[in-house]
Amino acid sequence: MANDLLTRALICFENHKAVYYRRGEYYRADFWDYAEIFEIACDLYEAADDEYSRNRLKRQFEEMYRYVIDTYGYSWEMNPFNDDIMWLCIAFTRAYGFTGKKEFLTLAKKNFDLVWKRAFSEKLGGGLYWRIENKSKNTCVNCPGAIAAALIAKATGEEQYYLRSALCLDWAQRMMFEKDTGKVYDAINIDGKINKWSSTYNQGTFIGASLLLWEYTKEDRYREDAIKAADYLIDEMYHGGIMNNEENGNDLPGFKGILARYLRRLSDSTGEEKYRDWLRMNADSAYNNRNTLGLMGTQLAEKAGEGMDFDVFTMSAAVSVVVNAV
Ligand code: 7K2
Repeated sequence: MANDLLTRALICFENHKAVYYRRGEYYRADFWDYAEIFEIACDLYEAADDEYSRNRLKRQFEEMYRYVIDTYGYSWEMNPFNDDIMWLCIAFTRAYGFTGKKEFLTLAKKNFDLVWKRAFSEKLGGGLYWRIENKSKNTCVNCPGAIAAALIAKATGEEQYYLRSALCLDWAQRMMFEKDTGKVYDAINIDGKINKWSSTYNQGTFIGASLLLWEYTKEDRYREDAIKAADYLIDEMYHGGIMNNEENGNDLPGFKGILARYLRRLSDSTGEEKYRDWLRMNADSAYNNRNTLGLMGTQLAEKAGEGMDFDVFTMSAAVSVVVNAV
């Protein structure tokens, strides 16, 4: 069973790669699309149990490192989105864990530090600003920030990164989290107005950040929050059904790929099968709806269209769902 799921994951990842990937580049992936597709390669590395697949992925990580350096350089401060930088820091810290390549970790740490310096403040309850204009504080930078910091702390042994991780997550928990329901809000504006919209990626990174801090502190409240956020997503946002939305917009179509990663982690660390079962149901649906190129769309209950004019990020979300359902 697990073997079949792994084979299916390897196939889906390769199908996506065959269409979009050439020597470190994912065709037309912008900065954060790229980071999140990079993370799917990391997820597959964790799922794969054979040396061949793992070595192949290690070579891909090296190619991606070179591509990032050639395209964006060593320092990413020209990117005004603090969240973008956090996503790529996460990807490189994870890839460091698989390859032992010191330069991956150095790159992640350097760029994490520059975001921290320019984006952290006491205003609006603490936490990081979303962009360089300092107009709002968003879940999409603080939860990835908490994840990046916890991973860097683990990789370097430098305690201060756990402190930063906790600062970001505690902000999200205080300002963006509805404790009774498990709903995670999107952002707070500089004028104090809160955008209460909930989304797959914000629920997902809140779960992920909570799990990492739970693993470190063993404080039950983190684990409880993660479960609350996951239950809200499955029961309230999807009523236990298939994720069949997020087809519109530049960023939305890739969101559920981020969620999938952290539901898998939740299932692994709590032993609760419910989350993986739900992911598997979604993965089955996506897989059964692939097109003739083997690509899957972001609406997991709809047949994927034919043709190659689909956006690389859109077509990556279901790959993550399939990979993380292994
Ligand atoms: O407003 C933020 C966020 O709070 C909200 O959840 C999403 C909804 O939109 C933006 S975040 C999306 C950005 C991510 N970084 C790269 C940018 O190009 C992109 O706008 O979609």
